[in-house]
Amino acid sequence: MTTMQESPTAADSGANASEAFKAAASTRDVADTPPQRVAAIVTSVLRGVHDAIAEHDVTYPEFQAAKAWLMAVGDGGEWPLFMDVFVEHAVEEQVASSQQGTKGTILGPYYLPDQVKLGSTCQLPRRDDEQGPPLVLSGQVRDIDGSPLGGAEVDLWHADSDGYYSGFAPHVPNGNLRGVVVTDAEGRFEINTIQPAPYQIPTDGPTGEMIEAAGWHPWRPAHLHIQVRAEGHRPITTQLYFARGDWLDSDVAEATKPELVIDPQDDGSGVRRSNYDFELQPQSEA
Ligand code: MBD
Ligand code: FE
Repeated sequence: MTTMQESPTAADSGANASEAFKAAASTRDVADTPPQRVAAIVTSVLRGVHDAIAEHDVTYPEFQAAKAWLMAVGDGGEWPLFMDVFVEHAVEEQVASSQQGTKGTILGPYYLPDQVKLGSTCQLPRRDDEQGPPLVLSGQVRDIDGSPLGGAEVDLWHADSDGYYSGFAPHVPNGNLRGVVVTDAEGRFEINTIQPAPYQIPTDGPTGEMIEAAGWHPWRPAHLHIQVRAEGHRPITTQLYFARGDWLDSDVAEATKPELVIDPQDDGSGVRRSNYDFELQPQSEA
């Protein structure tokens, strides 16, 4: 290393995302898919591949390049990144069709469980010199019938003002800009943090190479990741985006929704404030 500060690379973040995924057993709960269904799904996926080969008259060099690329995605630990950027939104759309309440969107590869628990009015853990515009997100967690949900958990994680996530970039301290906020008796919360920057898929890894080779851009708009959980209720996994932000209309992960755009207003002291309420569906109605 010739630089003083370790700069994050695709290999750093990819390996970490693979480890985090393997550690999160719950995201891989045995799917219990019967053989007929496995065969049907795999047949459809392979048919899509075969159709693409025929449609585009794919050559042997292209086929071998595809194999090398697939191996590089695995070696670089980028399967969680690739799957969540290019595939998860389609799964989320299917699952969302049965969920009432606040709109959900994709989880993404950078969730980490068991972060510090914080009171209803709090500041997310941050560095002393954390950059970025001060942001306050307040709101209320309610049942879809309108009753407040006290003691609900608002699990929040987001990138820093350079677009890096703690736990996935070596120069950011563990737990930075992550926390589980517990709502007060009226279901309310008020969280102090900073506004994150847009996220760029690492350009030095295979996912970034593919994007570049296709002539696409590697950006997600700035966003806050939020999972809201309350006893007896179906949890909601979502993200909030910022009005007029870069890439809002061309998210590489196709995970924006108009209902999830906030427009924080400066309160006169340089702090941007926004209110967002979450409504959860009772588990029994799932
Ligand atoms: C992200 O920050 C993210 O939210 C998703 C879904 C994919 C890659 C990076
Ligand atoms: Fe993200």
